Amino acid sequence: LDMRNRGKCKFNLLTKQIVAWTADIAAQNPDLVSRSVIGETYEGRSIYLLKVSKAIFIDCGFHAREWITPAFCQWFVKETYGKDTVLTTLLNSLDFYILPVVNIDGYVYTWTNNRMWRKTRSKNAHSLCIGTDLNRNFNAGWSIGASDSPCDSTYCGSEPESENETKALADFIREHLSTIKAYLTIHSYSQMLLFPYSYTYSLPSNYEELESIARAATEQLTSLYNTKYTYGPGAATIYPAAGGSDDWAYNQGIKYSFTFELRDTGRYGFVLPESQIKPTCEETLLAVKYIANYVLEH
Ligand code: ING
Ligand code: ZN
Repeated sequence: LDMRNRGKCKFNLLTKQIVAWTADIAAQNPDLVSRSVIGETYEGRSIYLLKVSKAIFIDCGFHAREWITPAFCQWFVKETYGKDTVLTTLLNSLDFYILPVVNIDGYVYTWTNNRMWRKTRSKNAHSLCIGTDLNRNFNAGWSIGASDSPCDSTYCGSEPESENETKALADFIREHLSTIKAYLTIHSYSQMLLFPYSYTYSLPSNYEELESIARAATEQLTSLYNTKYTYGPGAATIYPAAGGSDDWAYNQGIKYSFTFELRDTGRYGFVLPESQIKPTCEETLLAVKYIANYVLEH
């Protein structure tokens, strides 16, 4: 730096002060900034590296028959990276974790046996009925408002995280809690953007913020093809249900936690015509982009 500019700019610090600053900023933002030493200079100074991390986690295919949702996760990764400049900027500044199909066994089963299957394909003790509802299997207000009968399509499982798929997802999120700032889980159908809580009518602490994000995100979505969305806390907006992944993620400390219910409102339901796949992905992307950008700036 030019010596004449010394002291004119708050970033114009001596290396000693910069070292102290890296320590401070990492200590003040333990979730976001981590500091490590990658080596030493010839004159014996430590070379500090800062890693700034903010990540967004998106999953699709929780429920086997909600076929539009794995399509969206694939669209998000394959059709948009590098083609969309706003998204490329987001992808360069945020980490995205994309889980294209959570309920893989169930999804296979909808292709081979029963198009309307929802649950996993695991065996249940003392029952001939198969499967657990993954979105009732998380440890969130557990078993209130979900079914404890293995034959029901909303069976909550024998205990929270009884399913391999729940456990795998929950373990991953727990291990990456310091960086994951937003959790988005994609379902269908209903055309809704939901946020906590679903297991209780109580409102989350940042309710107003979530409400305004949901309003703006759905406005973006609607702007493309005029698809109408409603939004709000799950319990009041769709129905009360315990054990959902968005409530669980929120209670882990992920303050931006949303469930999308993609097209349509029931005319075709889970069997959304092929002609609607592309427009659904395009419009949903606008809402996801809005949320990602919000998270980047907050
Ligand atoms: N809807 C979700 C379900 O699992 C939901 C709604 C969201 C419930 C969040 C609980 C928590 O029933 C669909 N279509 O699966
Ligand atoms: Zn679902």
